[in-house]
Amino acid sequence: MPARYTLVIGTANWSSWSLRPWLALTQAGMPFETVKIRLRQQGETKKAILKHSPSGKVPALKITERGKTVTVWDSLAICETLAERHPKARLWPADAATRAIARAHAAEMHSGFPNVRDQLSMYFVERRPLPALRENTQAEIARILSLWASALKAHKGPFLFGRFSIADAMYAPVVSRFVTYGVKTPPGVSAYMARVMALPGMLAWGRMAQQDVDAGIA
Ligand SMILES: N[C@@H](CCC(=O)N[C@@H](CS)C(=O)NCC(=O)O)C(=O)O
Repeated sequence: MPARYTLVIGTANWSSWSLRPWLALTQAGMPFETVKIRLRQQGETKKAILKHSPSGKVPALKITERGKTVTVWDSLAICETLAERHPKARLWPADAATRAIARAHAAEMHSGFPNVRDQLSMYFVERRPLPALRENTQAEIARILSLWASALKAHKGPFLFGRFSIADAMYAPVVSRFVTYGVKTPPGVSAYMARVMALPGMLAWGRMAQQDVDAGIA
């Protein structure tokens, strides 16, 4: 009997961390159920998340097999766990040196870019004016664009490390943010961003985010 996966996510229009493992699962074609928790509800959100995830944050992945459930919290830990459990899905590049760099890209996103996260929050289905960017935010955007450009150049696309990988999943919400705020990007990078936005998983996430907006919960 295969394991059953349940991914606990937040409001799709806003929850950038939830999008990452959701996209990895979806692009790898792994069946899973989704539990969506409404974010930004004083007190209620935390209580609802804590029923599923010991960190009090989303995402969390519940893996149920042989009558036991293991809960993995944190976007990157979930992606790593999926890659380990499903080597055939090739969620990391096959070549060890390339894989090491792809991991560095993913980790840099996971632990960094606080100014981009602060000034350009994710509103997946919205288009907003670009705010006056702090110097630190501009420097982080430049770093992200240079990471993408160098990976695309080295591996000749279509994704950062050739085929879709966890590195693309980790940066997918940044792609969405740059689209939302109309951040100016060089042509090669813009083409990459268009490919990410056109992924079936991104289109499906967009439909969930639109439902949140239509329901008045985002
Ligand atoms: N490092 C965590 C960050 C998770 C995180 O901050 N999630 C936000 C939503 S995107 C959250 O759960 N916030 C709780 C709240 O709003 O109460 C990860 O990578 O999963």
